Amino acid sequence: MAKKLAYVSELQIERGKFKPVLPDILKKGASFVKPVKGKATQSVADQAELKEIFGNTYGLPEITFRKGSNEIVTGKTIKVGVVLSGGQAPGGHNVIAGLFDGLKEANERNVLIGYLGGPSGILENKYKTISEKMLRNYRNTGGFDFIQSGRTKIETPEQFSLTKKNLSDCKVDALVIVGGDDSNTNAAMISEYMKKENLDKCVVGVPKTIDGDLKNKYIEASFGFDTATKIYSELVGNICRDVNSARKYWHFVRLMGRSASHIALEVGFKTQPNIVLLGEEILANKMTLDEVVENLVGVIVKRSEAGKNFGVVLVPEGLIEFVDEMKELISNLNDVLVENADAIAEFPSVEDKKEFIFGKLPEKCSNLMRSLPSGIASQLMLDRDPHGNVHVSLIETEKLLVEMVQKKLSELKKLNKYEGKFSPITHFFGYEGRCGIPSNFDANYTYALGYNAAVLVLNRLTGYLSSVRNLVKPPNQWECGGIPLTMMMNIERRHGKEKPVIQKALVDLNGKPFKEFVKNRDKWAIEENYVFPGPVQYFGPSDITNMTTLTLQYEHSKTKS
Ligand code: FBP
Repeated sequence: MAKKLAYVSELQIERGKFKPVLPDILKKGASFVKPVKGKATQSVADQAELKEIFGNTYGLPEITFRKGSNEIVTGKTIKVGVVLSGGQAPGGHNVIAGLFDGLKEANERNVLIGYLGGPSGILENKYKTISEKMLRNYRNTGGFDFIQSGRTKIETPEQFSLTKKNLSDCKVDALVIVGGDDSNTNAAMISEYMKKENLDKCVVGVPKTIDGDLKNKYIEASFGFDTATKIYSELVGNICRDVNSARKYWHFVRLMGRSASHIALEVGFKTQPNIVLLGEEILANKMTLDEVVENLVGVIVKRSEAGKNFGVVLVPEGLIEFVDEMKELISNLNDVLVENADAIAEFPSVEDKKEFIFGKLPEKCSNLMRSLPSGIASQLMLDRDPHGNVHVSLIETEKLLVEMVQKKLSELKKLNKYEGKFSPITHFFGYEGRCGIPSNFDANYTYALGYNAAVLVLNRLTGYLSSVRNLVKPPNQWECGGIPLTMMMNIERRHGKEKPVIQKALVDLNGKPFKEFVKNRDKWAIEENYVFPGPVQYFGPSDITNMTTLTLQYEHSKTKS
């Protein structure tokens, strides 16, 4: 008889048995952890403005957890709300599991509720009360489907007051917001609002994003980056092997990562393709799109002269926003779209909208828009997300580059400067990596971040980001505490206005990972140094299963940068 199809996969059942390793400091629970306050902190820039906006929460001290008895956390029962915000990242369910276990360990009567569908769940008061039975099948799984996610931003006075009302009505003492830079900016705003209103409700953030751009000295990595880059590396490695076998195609692979190129760099390290474009370098060198294409063509021609009409190029999703003239165009477009939103909505066809928008742009930008392939121009005009970001995941930069490369190569052909054959294939790897089963690193890290967030809220610490560091060491040696959210902030232009936001961490061109890349890239361009990392490994030798990202390893290496 055919085996009955199980709802849960065999791998998921096995992964359900995985017990995340907690840092030693958290192992006995919150009542054995003493928060130690460090010095008052400062924001990364725009100190005076931010001090004024965050009158109650600016300059908080760093918090480090040390061993010591702390009975206060067990005395009172608390109710905590958790919300998953923004794009999915592997390990979100383990943040909830760690938070749940941390709260229950302190006091069995503590309650955790999960707001449904992201921050809108708070505004609509939609939540579920989490029990061990409900959570059981979600431990060590990918995705955010246990309580779902969303990108609603809580920003208007009405939304803040509704948040206050809903939290108060439900007697929620603390909110844990699991999100990226934008969502944690929102956490900082809510924390400040609660303080201003004299409400004892603490708000704590957890650093999430596959993009890897929410990091600094104290937040060494955002969760999900490890697993997502392992998944993309498997796929890119397979393409490298295919290319090396058939030797007839050029593959242009766009990789997710809205702004920063951390994902492209990490996948580059793991697979060693022929070309890895990095937005940050293009920005620093003030390169135009034409110059980017010239460089690509240079390598394609060189390889062709060596009889190699094949190769692999990695394109970071956010590249377009780093190219000099495109940056200017997008910034002008953002303003035109905000200032003329109603008028634009009135036009029936995309073509009419385009003509109207072109007319409002400075001449230089309007000419550039007209010179772009029509599809790309339309993609650039799409609505911004609630945080004012361009939907770069919907802009097919890899196709734009291919089109421009083709044009240049045919010009060279006419001049008898190129005799090769260019057969391009394009890919976009983005959503494929965001909900994978978390690697051991991410499963441990997210569980620790959640447990650590429980310790922060049990100590009534508000306005902090859960911080677990020393990540290149085994999990039991990880260090824990909290980093003030305002410490990471500066003022940036969003939706046509100056706003306080957490500064994104871009690839540091003076950092060790970038320098390591520069040492190797010329060799990768001409030779076939491809590496085939294969799938994420959950069982087997610990060198493979517990491997951290190469980015982290280079960042922590002892060599001078
Ligand atoms: P977060 O910053 O919220 O983690 O999301 C990052 C990301 O995955 C980007 O890499 C990508 O550009 C974007 O989300 C896609 O957004 P959406 O899920 O709304 O399509």
